[in-house]
Amino acid sequence: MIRLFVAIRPPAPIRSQLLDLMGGVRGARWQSDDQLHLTLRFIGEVDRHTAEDVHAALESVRHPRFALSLSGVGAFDRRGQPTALWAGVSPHDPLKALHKKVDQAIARAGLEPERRAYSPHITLARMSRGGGPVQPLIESAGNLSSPPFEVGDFRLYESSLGPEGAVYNVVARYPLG
Ligand code: 3AM
Repeated sequence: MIRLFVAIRPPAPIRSQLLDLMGGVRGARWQSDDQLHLTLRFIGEVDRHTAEDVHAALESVRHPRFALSLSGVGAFDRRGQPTALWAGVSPHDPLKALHKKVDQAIARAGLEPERRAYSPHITLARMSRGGGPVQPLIESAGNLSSPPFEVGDFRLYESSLGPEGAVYNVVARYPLG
């Protein structure tokens, strides 16, 4: 079985802007440069045969290139505790449209369609229980922005657990435009 997800890889200058934000939050496990991505669709554990069907379906996705910018920083919470810190992106419309095509392609490969609402974000850190506070970072970086960057492809990633956390390897790239 392999654990898969579909994501956009931000370009190096954007990743370096994100890496510069990292630090100074107790209990934050910051993402490494290699780990930075914008998830389009989490797939989960599938067998090799299904993974090939997913790949074939993703190859048939047609979508124009589009531009994104970084936009703000926020946190996901569970029961009042921060679980992750993330950077936002804008605009959401082209991402939502691409997410929908990716989701439909994955459904054609026989997987269940996504039930959760799609909420575009780039995870910066996962939070240990009892970590934080996160508010100072959110306030200082809350107006994060960047020049627009072009999204020219999206990628199928395999996620595996390494000694230092999740390791993400690109399985395939799908050009846009
Ligand atoms: O884009 P991020 O880093 O927020 O949290 C996991 C990560 O999201 C998410 O998929 C991305 C690549 O691992 N993920 C992991 N398990 C998940 C699940 N069961 C999940 N997303 C939805 N459902």
